[in-house]
Amino acid sequence: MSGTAIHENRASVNTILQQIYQGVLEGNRTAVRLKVQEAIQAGVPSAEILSSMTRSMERVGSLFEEGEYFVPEMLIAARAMQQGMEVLRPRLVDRDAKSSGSVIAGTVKGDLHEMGKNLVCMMLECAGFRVMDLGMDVAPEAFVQAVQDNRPEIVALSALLTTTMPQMKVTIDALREAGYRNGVRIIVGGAPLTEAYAQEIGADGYAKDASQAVTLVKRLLARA
Ligand code: B1M
Repeated sequence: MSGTAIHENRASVNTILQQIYQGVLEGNRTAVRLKVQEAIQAGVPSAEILSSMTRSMERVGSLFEEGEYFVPEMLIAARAMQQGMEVLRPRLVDRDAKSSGSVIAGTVKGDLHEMGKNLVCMMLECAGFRVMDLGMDVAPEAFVQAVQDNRPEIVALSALLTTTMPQMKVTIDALREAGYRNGVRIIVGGAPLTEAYAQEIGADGYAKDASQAVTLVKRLLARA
């Protein structure tokens, strides 16, 4: 490809990525779906596509803080990103990959934020883990029940609100009280969390983002 062609190609890729960013920002599900498909066809790496969607969600958060956006706008933006992630999913998940272990994941009780957790589930599946996604607003008893029924190696807890972070400790304690704590590795993540908090509540590890969650799970299982 000539220098000019490469330049033009990059310019058109940037336009598509900008349209994805804008589509999420405006909560335009159809546009996001179409543009993600277009990006895939143009050979744009999945990481770049994901990054335009997550950057857009960060902007949504800022607009919310500034009083420009309200809860409904945040919700429709999240739904638009979900559409994009669904289009991307088959590209990320290798269905033939040998299972490297099983994970039960969920967003803790009282918390309705699911995109980060969905991303973590998707990346773990992509890395060959069997993932059972319990969804959002998951009560500690539901985690206990799922662990009892499925005996996973890993439990992955997500929280996006400072007010729901304590539910992680409640969930860990519930697993301990039910006698399952020693049989699983518990990882935690979500924007307000820190490594120090993870240690304080007795988790086995903290991951800043979905790709670090995969690295962390692999490390914990290698040590098991
Ligand atoms: Co809410 N919300 N929201 N919201 N929301 C935030 C989180 C907020 C930061 C916005 C802001 O003020 N800037 C703020 C929280 C403040 C705080 O507590 N520190 C906030 C608030 C205040 C609220 C409400 C209280 C608003 C209200 O009602 N007044 C309310 C609470 C409802 C509830 O949960 N009970 C609320 C509601 C909602 C919606 C339901 C409307 C919607 C969620 C819809 C859905 O998920 N289906 C929503 C949204 C969309 C957001 C923002 C804009 C975007 C979140 C998101 O999806 N990001 C968010 C602002 C922001 O994040 N900047 C905001 C994209 C996603 C890919 O990133 O989830 O951070 P994230 O995941 C990252 C990492 O955190 C990490 O990996 C991912 C990247 O790879 N990660 C893990 C996450 N989980 C992990 C688990 C791991 C490892 C890594 O291992 C297990």
